[in-house]
Parts: sequence; structure tokens; C-alpha cells
Amino acid sequence: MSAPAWSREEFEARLRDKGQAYHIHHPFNVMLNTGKASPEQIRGWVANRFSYQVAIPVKDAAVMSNCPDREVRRGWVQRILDHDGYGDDPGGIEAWIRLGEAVGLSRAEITDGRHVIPAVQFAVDAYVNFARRVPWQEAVCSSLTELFAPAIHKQRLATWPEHYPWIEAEGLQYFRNRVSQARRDVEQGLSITLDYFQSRAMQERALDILQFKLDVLWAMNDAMAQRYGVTT
Ligand code: AHQ
Repeated sequence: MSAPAWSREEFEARLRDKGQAYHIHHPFNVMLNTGKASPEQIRGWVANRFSYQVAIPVKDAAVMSNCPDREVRRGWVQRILDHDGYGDDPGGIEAWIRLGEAVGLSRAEITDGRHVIPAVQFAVDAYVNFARRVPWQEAVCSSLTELFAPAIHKQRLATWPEHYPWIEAEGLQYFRNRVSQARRDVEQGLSITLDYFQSRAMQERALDILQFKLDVLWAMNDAMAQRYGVTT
């Protein structure tokens, strides 16, 4: 006899509990957000995270390509526009390049990937390939690390200007944009996840999927810590 499914509320609470493993707690991120990072460590983080940022719309297009539900796609497509831009809005990838320039990187060295650590790229590719090959609802579930993203963006906005006055304030616009975009993303992603993963076994699968994505983010920080060092 399999265990009974959790209620919708219990299931959501267990998803949110996973936040204990979010990369806001990684020593490399703690270093960044407590003012202990050198300009070289910050430049390394921005340059490496660019490989993740440019993968997001590719990942979201993979979700769309597997999703036959027009209503879901009408919502999900906004994520691609948020990053690639639309009309006069240059988008989040362009905003990330401006963050890179604000921390002292050239546009060329951000976009040509010369600083990207192989292990960072492998983690990013694992995420994109996961989204390509699993049922689209499982890929939606994997985006739910964004349950915890507003906190990390707000933490940067609250601490970087004081700790890193040498970074032009305009460079932080990406983080300002993401606070509301992440909240909107999560509304759709969480609703799909709570609706789709109905049995206990499926709910456990959802927790495993979220852990996989938490591990993707954690592994990226591990690689950057190994390459640039961590000052605690
Ligand atoms: O800037 C981020 C972003 O656009 C996304 C999309 C989302 C996804 O689809 O997996 N996740 C995500 C995240 C972004 N920024 C990360 C950060 O720490 O700045 C957090 C990350 C996430 O929580 O998955």
C-alpha cells in the first residue's frame, strides 16, 4: 500500500522547505553578499553566471516545444521575452552584460565565454538537457528554485551598493527587474506543479526534481569557489 498523497498545502510546504539548500547559503554567495569578494571574484561570478543567463531562454523554449497547452505557452513565453528582450526592451541578457561592464568586464569577454569554467557549463547544460528530455511539467517544476530567488536578488540590492561602491548602480538593474519577474514566474510554475504532481510518488519525484535544480546552482558555486577561492 503506497503512502497517501500530501495535501496541496503540505506539498507546497515541502517544496518551500527545500530552500534550506538554496545557493543563497553557499559560501561563495555568502562571500559575495557580505562584502568579502574581491573585484576579481565578482568579475568571475558575473562572467560565469552569464552562461546560465543565456541558457534560460533556450531552456524555456525547450519547455514550450514539449508543451501542447496553448494557455500554458501564453504564460511561459513571457520568460523568453524577459531574457531576450522584446520591442524597445533589450531584455535581461543585455542587462546582465551591463552588469558585467559595471564590474569591469568588456562586452567581448562576457559574451565570448572565455572565463566560463567547464564545470559551470556542464551544470548549465545539465539543466537545459533535463528540460529538453523530461515531460514539460517536470521541467516547470525544476524552475521552482525561483521560489527562493526574490530573497537573493533583494539581498544583493541591499548589500552590494554599500560593500561595492565601485560598481555603477545601473549595473544592478538586472536584480531589480528579477524580483517581480521571479514572483510572476513562480505563480505559474507553482500552480502547474501543485496541479500535476498528484500521487505521493509523483510528489516525491517533484521534490527530487527541485533538489536536482538546487544541485545545479550549488555546483556552479562550487566550481567558482574552487577557481576563484572563497574569502569567509
Ligand atoms: O536570473 C535568474 C533567472 O532568470 C532564472 C530563471 C529561473 C529558471 O527558469 O530556472 N531561475 C532563475 C534564476 C535566476 N537568477 C539566480 C540568481 O541567483 O541570481 C537564481 C535562479 C534560480 O533561482 O533558479
